[in-house]
Amino acid sequence: MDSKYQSYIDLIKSKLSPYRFNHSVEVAKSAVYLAEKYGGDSEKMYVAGLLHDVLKEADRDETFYYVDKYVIPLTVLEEVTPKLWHAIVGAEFIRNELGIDDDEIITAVRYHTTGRKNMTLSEKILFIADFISADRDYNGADEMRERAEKSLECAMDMGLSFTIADLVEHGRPVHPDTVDAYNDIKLQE
Ligand code: DGI
Ligand code: FE
Ligand code: FE
Repeated sequence: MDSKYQSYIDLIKSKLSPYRFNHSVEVAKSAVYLAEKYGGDSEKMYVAGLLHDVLKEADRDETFYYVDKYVIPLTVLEEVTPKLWHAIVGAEFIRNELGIDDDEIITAVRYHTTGRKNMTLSEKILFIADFISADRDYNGADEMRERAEKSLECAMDMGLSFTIADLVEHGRPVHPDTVDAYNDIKLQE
């Protein structure tokens, strides 16, 4: 798979620090693993994993160059939360700059940071792959990996709870899509 997507690997190598380049490659591997385990499309999940953070290190100027170029609507909360930009703008970047027209890949990248209501299989796979990749060593990473073996929902529950608790603890705004994703999981239990 690597050689076919060498141009994506070269691109993320040029746009990201070595640390985040490695993270992206590891997320791609975890996304393939989860796709094989849960019946997703491994090749699409590999591409989504490689590219999910392609704009993570873009500065405000580069980010808003694409926001303007592709007329990407941002809510006030999104505008004032730089951590959310790379997912929203990254999805339009891969669609328009890389010519990726596959919605499974595009929405997985678009919602990899917040989640959303009624997440698709590929959205859940990328969301969780981002938490369990080999480079992750936060407190709870191993529990997340164990949960990902049980079910995607079990891992989503921990990931979303962890994210929301951390945001609240630091007094940061919680995106409505994150709340929707969390409530979805809770109402399914
Ligand atoms: O890009 P990564 O670091 O690999 O991971 P990510 O895309 O999941 O980004 C994680 C960051 O995004 C973390 O600092 C928390 C922040 N984040 C996630 N959901 C929300 C959020 N920030 C706000 N303000 N609101 C959210 O709902
Ligand atoms: Fe990200
Ligand atoms: Fe990531």
